[in-house]
Amino acid sequence: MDCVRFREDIRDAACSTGIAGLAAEGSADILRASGAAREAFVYGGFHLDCKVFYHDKCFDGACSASVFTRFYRECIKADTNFSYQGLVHRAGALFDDGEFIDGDNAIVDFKYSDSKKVTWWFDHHLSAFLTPEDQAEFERGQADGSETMRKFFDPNYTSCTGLILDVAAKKFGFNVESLAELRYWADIVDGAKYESAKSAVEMAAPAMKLTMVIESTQDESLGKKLIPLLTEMPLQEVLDQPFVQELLGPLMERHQAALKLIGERASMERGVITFDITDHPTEGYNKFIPYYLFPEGVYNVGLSKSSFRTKVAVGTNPWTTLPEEKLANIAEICERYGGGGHARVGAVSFPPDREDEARKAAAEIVEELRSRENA
Ligand SMILES: [Mn+2]
Repeated sequence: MDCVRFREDIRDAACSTGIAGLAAEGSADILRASGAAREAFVYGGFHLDCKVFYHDKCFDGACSASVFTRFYRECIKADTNFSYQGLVHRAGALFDDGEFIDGDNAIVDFKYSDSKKVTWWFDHHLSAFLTPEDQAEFERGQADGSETMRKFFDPNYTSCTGLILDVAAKKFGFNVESLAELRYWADIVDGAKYESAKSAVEMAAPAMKLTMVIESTQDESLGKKLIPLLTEMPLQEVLDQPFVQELLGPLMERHQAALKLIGERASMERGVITFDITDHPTEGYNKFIPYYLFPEGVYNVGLSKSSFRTKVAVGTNPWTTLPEEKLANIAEICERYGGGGHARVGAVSFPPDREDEARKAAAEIVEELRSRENA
C-alpha cells in the first residue's frame, strides 16, 4: 500500500499537474442465484445500455473501464451498448445523479456512490468511501448478500484492473488469459513500481507513453476511443493508433524540452537536487526527471511556475537506498511554509507574483534537507 500511497502522493502533491463475446456458460445460473427482482428486470432484455464511470486521467482507470466492458460483454450480456464518463476528484459533490442512466451504471477505480442507480462498483483506494454512511451501506449489501455479486472493494489490490480481473475470473468464470499484459502494467503504473527513473523518464514501454497521454491530454474524447481498444489488442498496437500518435507527439516534445531544461538547471549537493525553471512557465513536468539526472539524489526541491502559481515541489527519490527511518517528513516541512503533502512528497504554492518568497522558502528547505544525514 505504501507504493499506492506514494503514487497518490505524487499526484496530489505534484499535479498541478469490447469485444462482443458470447455470454459465458453458467452466467444464467449466476444471475438466477443472485436472484434479486431488479436483476430480472435489468437483465431480462428491457434495455441494453451500460454506462461506465471511471477514474479519469489515470491509466488504471482506463484499463479498469476496458476490462469491465469486456467482462460484462462476455459474462453478463453480450448485446450491450456502452458509454463512458471520466470522474475526477474535486471539492463538493463527486457524482451528479443526472448523469446516471436508466440501465446499468458501473463505477470503476473511483469512490463509492450511494445512488440507487449505481449497479456495479469496483474500487481499491483506501479512501473509497466519502462518508461513514456510505461505508455502512456498502457493508450492509455485503452482509445480507444483496450486492456481493455487484459491488467489490479490496484496498489490498495495487490496481483496480487486477481486482476486476480476479473477481470476474473467480465469481463469473471470465477468461482473463489474454489480459496479462494489461494487468502487469496497471500494477506497475498505479503502484508507481517503476523499475527505475530511467524507465519512468525514457518511457520505452508502450504503457508508459500511454500513461503520459492519458494523464496529460486535454482531449475529452480520448477515453471513449481508447477504452474499448485496451482489451482488444497489445498496448503497442493501441499506441500506434493515429488518434493516439497525434496526441503523443506534442507531449513527447514537451517532455524532451523539460528534460533538457531541468538537465541544464539542476545540480546536486549533499544528497539534495535543486533546480529553478520559473522563467519557463510550465503546466507540469515528469516528476522523476531529477532522479534520472542524479540517481544518487535523495531529495529534490524544484521551483517552477504555471499560469496560476509559483510552486516549490519537494520530493523524495523513490529509488533511494536510504532506510525509511532516515528520511525526512516532507509534509511536515511543507506545512511550515503553508503548503502540504505526504511523508515522501509535498509542495508549497505561492501566488505567481511572489517568486521571491517562493525562492526564499525553497532555499531554506534545501538547506534543511542538506543538513540531514543523506548517505
Ligand atoms: Mn487505481
